[in-house]
Amino acid sequence: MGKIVFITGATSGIGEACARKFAEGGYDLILTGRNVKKLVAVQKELEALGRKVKTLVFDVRDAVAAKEAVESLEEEWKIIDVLINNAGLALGLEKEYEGDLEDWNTMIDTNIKGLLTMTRLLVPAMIERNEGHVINVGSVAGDAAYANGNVYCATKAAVKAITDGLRIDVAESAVRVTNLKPGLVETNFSNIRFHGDNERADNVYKGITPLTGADIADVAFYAASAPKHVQIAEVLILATHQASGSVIHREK
Ligand code: 8X3
Repeated sequence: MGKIVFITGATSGIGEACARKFAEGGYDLILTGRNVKKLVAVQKELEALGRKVKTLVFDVRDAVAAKEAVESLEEEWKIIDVLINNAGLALGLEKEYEGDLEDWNTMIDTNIKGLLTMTRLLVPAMIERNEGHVINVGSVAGDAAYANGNVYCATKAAVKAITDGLRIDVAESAVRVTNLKPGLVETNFSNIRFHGDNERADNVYKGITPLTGADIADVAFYAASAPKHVQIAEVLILATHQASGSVIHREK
């Protein structure tokens, strides 16, 4: 068994890109997600690279299912070197007083509570082994709210606080904690945010070269590969013509 990375939301976007990057970097992988077909497709692709790949099908919002999935792992798969808390989403881009309560609950339950569930399930074994790395996928959206971002921005601000809190709480150990804060990354992020309105989603990336999932995976892999005494605490990764969550220069 090589080093093991556990990635939530590995069926698309940044999670899928991280799976590929860590597989190429020699890691064996535990990939989680809700879409069995997609999980199996990624698994097959990475097994073809000679990696061992385990898939766990569950929604991070379901703490009971998450616990059962983790407990179902054979002992050799329980020695997790890197946890990438990637599962997360934005839903809607409306004024706070017009937003959808269900969208808010889904974001809060996935981006905050799901991340906490996985952290609670997997970090104790890291502490016990005095080794491990938690990489949380935050966002530039967590640095400051942008127009109509309200609740999504709040969930990513929570990711920042939760990541900082964990880093403090594990400081006595050799466990490392990283918050990755991407800006505009072209994935299915905006299609999901706009509930399948692809035209609206495409407009998000118009007039600017956005980041790719692979760009973020490169940074995650760098953080995981840094010498043991180096803790990449936080990285803000923006497209070159993006300056903040709300300042984006677009070519006409
Ligand atoms: C994703 C980046 O700027 O679309 O978290 O909110 S942004």
